[in-house]
Amino acid sequence: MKFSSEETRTFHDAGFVVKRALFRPDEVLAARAALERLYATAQTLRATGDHAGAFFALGQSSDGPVVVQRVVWAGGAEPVLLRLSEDPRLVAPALHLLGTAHCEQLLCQAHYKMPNDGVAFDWHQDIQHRDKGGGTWRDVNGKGSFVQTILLVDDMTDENGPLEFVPMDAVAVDTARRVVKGSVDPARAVSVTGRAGDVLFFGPYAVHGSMPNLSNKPRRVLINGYAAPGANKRVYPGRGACRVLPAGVPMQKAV
Ligand SMILES: O=C(O)CCC(=O)C(=O)O
Repeated sequence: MKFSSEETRTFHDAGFVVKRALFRPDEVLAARAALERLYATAQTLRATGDHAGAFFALGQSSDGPVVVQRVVWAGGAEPVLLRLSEDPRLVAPALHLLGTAHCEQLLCQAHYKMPNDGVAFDWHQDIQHRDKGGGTWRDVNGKGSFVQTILLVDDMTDENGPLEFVPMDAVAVDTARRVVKGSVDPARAVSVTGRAGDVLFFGPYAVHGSMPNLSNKPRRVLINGYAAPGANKRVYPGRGACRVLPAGVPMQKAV
């Protein structure tokens, strides 16, 4: 699965590309079942922290179910998700966009937005999460060195808190391509809706966020993040995090 030259340009200029129906319904079903098991596990936990190879970030809930903000390195607890995240349909385009033969997988993260649970993500660029200063990140390919993919595990609709992107020409950025605080005009945001099985690809400078789920159906996604070798110097939580892909191919033998 390759990106066309137009998709590659869109990824680097506009910041995101959507590939429709990249995963089959049976594959989505397996991912959804894994996310449901993780959600059930979260309901048994008392606090944010490591559990069974993953890291559960939990929110406050006065009476209802535990609010699951995210499960970091979800594949550490659900190997089916790790297998999915090494699928060539994700990894081959990521390598193509990175321009490298290998990558370091930093993220395998489950996001939950259950009906009216209030989970939302303010406008941000993922570079804020990758580069924590002090030499933790180096843009080794000069194009961001990071590709994030979001697999829709449920249909994403206008009502259930879809991802929204702000075109790069609608924000002010500094010389390091970091968005200038307060410069986002939400009126220019574009919502990405789609069917379960669609995959969004975006770069570390894409400005995005999402509102709470106001519908009566869950909106769950699986996020995988791939970095160019040598870009990342941080340790990420989760059993097996920061593995090198493609799996089983020694770095020096890669073509
Ligand atoms: O799940 C969402 O809506 C937000 C995802 C996001 O902001 C991210 O992956 O950086």
